[in-house]
Amino acid sequence: MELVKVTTEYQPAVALVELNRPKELNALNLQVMRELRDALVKLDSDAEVRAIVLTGNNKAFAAGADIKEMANQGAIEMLKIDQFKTWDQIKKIQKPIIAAVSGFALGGGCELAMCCDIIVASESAKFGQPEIKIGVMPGAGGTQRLTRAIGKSRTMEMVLTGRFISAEEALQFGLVSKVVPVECCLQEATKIALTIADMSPIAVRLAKESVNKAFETHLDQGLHYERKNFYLLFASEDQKEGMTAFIEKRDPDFKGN
Ligand code: DAK
Repeated sequence: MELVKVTTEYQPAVALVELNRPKELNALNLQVMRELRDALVKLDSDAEVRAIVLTGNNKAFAAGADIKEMANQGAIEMLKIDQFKTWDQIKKIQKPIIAAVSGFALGGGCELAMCCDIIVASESAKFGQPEIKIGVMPGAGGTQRLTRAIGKSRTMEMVLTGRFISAEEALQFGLVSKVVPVECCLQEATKIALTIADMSPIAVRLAKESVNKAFETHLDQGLHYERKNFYLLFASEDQKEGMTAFIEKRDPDFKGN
């Protein structure tokens, strides 16, 4: 059975990727992560696709890595499987990914949402890094990305106590960009994706890359990187088209060149 479903027929410019392991609350076992990586890598090289929406179901975005699969693993087995390679490949996707999160986004599920570029949460969403309750700690970026997203004290509380936060708290903390009713979550994420899909794909790619640099570098290096990408965009036809369209008071027709 496919554990990750990909749909592109409704809005060709926006691909929908759904985690599809509902009985296990979309626990991220090796198969899910591989299918997800393969789906995202394929969409990343599909010129028709300009943005990706990643979602789960109403009960769970993903309740974490599969505890049953990990429980009896030794350190060396874990090292040999080297799942981080898969996560790193997901993090390298160049197209924007919008997470539509309802229900549980816990452990690796919260970390996966944070690997996305924008998180839209429904009122039912619950975020948490509860690994401490099962004798471990976040392993796929939780201690780093959550700290950068919501600050040290809140992260420490979540990571050290395992407490879940509600969608409203996640909004107040700046983890998510908006909270909407459950039935509107996917629609809202798709709306954002469609807006992005209308922009110059090359500008979107460089802008995403530049924002991500803010998490990886000191301010000076980040600003330097941003400036280089900014100059580079003046070599694109889309820049000429975008600015000319503004002056001519018409909509731009971006070609991605
Ligand atoms: N793993 C495996 N099965 C899970 C699961 C999980 N994380 N979460 C839920 N399930 C399964 C349950 O076992 C149950 O299965 P059956 O008993 O029916 O067979 C089914 O999903 C429904 O769950 P519940 O019956 O528990 O449902 P409730 O509504 O009562 O509770 C819950 C929902 C989300 C509060 C509860 O299921 C729960 O606490 N789940 C575990 C949450 C958790 O601790 N998550 C963190 C896991 S550790 C790495 C990358 C990432 C990670 C590690 C390494 N590398 C790259 C190496 C990440 C680690 C983690 O995420």
